[in-house]
Amino acid sequence: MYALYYSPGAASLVVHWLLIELDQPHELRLTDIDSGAHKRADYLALNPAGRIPTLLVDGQPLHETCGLLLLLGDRHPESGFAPAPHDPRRGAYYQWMLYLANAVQSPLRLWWYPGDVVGADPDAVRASVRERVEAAWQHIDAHLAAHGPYLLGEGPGIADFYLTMLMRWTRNMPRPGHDWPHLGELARRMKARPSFRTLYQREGLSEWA
Ligand SMILES: N[C@@H](CCC(=O)N[C@@H](CS)C(=O)NCC(=O)O)C(=O)O
Repeated sequence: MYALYYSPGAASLVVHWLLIELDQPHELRLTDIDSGAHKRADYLALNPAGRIPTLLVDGQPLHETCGLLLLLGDRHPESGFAPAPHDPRRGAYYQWMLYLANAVQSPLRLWWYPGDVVGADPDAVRASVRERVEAAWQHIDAHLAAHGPYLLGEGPGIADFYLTMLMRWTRNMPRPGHDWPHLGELARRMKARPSFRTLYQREGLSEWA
């Protein structure tokens, strides 16, 4: 049994989306960032960094979005969303998951929290984020052009759900991820999944529908 501590549109979104896709029973526990719920003592006891998401897996609190996605892929192999350990695509799967975490999610955090770089000029931090993330989009788009339409080729997988959430986050940046042609096509396909509509309804989202 799973319980997800989430805030609408935050990094919890992709974990929530995957739980819907996997058709796994789960409880949603709203932990609204805007109201500071993620800094309350009860939540800090589960996630000392006070970050969203936390996933309770059979009662054990776990965090780090990329790790949660990898775990869900392993726990539910019947979905076909994660190549098995000896599948030749396993290496590329790990590669893209870690690339998305390090080259996209990590810098993107600084777009909203430039103050994490103590003493730096927020505009300079954001300019650097923009440069790094656009370079990543360029890299991924070239890969999709050659090997798409999804990150591992023919069918959608966990890395594509993750990539779609990260593109969503850039929707109001000067050049959003979906502006790259192959990324845009991947986003269109992923957003057409019925689970995406369910996710939006459950999180009360409307932007980038
Ligand atoms: N490395 C963490 C980062 C999580 C993260 O930065 N979450 C954001 C929401 S998208 C958050 O908790 N923001 C509130 C805060 O840092 O105060 C992960 O991948 O789960």
